[in-house]
Amino acid sequence: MKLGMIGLGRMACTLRAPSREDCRSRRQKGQTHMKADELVKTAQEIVAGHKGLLAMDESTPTCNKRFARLGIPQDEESRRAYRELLVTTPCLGQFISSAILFDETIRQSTSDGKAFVKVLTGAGIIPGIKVDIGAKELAIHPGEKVTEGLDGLRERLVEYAGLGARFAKWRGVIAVDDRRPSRGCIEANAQALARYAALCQEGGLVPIVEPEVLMAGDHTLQRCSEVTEEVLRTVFIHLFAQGVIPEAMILKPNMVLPGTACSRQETVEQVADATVKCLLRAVPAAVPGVAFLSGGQSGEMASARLNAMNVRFKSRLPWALTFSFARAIQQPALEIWRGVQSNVSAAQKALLHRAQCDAAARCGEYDAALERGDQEIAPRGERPSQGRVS
Ligand code: 5MM
Repeated sequence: MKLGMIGLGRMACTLRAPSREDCRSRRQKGQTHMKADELVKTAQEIVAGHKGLLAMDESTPTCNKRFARLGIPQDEESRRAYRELLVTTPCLGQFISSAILFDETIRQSTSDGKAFVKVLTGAGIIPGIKVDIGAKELAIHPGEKVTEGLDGLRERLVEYAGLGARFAKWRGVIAVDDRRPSRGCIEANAQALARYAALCQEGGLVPIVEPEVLMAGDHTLQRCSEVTEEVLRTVFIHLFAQGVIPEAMILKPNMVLPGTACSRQETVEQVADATVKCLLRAVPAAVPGVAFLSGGQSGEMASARLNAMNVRFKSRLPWALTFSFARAIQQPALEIWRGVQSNVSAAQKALLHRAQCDAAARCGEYDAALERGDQEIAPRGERPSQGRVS
């Protein structure tokens, strides 16, 4: 579909001379088309080339939990200092197109007073914002959750856009066991994701739609595949019902994986095949990009699985397959930093290394030599590595 054509299907067709009302309505529709064009461009920019997303949108409780494990003080200044470390990592923009921030973080600045949003845009990284307010117990569905945050979202989006965000993110969480997920849980989360996405597009922000089927449990890869397909199909039905433009959004799904407690753990290639098969069945070709969450996988495993998908299928896929990792990209950096200023430079190197590995993986060019760090960081604009995983 041509960019300028988006939304034209909804335009009224009339043979009579246009009334003032018609003119006003056409002007408004013209603005909608302009906005749609910009949204489509932003969505394409987010998943362009060899880059991916840095998810650094941990809520305060999640960030504090991760800090507590490493003995890092759980206060605002420590969270700010850690996020400063991330956004000021030299050369990060070579591998990272966009960064997802949290409400606290989008308002913060470096110790010398430069707003994080400015630091990111200066590095060629698009700032975005997590706008859900978390997954809460779903009524009458023990063990299941629905993500909240729709109340007042239209107004919050205006504020975030004013702070420099160009896209947003909302995560729905789906737990798997013998009886779960229920249809009620899938429907509730899919509808919330679609209403959020529509509000984002109306407000000029690209929605990242994140339905996460959790890895926790002893379910098989086959079960994860069935649940993920049902969840994605339901999400896209609701997105369509709410009028969300598929060309102007990004999908952030889980990979199709066996539960962490499942006795059978499939190979990297089997995971790649199952994930791509599931996506091909459920994700419209009009969506420009699929950016995976890591969900608790190690950095190496997440890179290897993303790489295998691109090695085996890249030339045959309608959408870009990239990354939007939090733990799988940040964890080594956080463990090196541990709240100590003199560790910042080493931690930044670790972050850049994972970003480079993930950028290579999205091209199908991640390999053991790159993982070991045998290769130099390529100058800006060049491919991150040339070797292929055999
Ligand atoms: C699944 O979580 C998202 C991706 O992170 P991983 O790659 O570690 O799985 C992530 O963007 C998540 O939404 C944020 O970390 C925020 O999580 P909370 O639970 O704090 O809202």
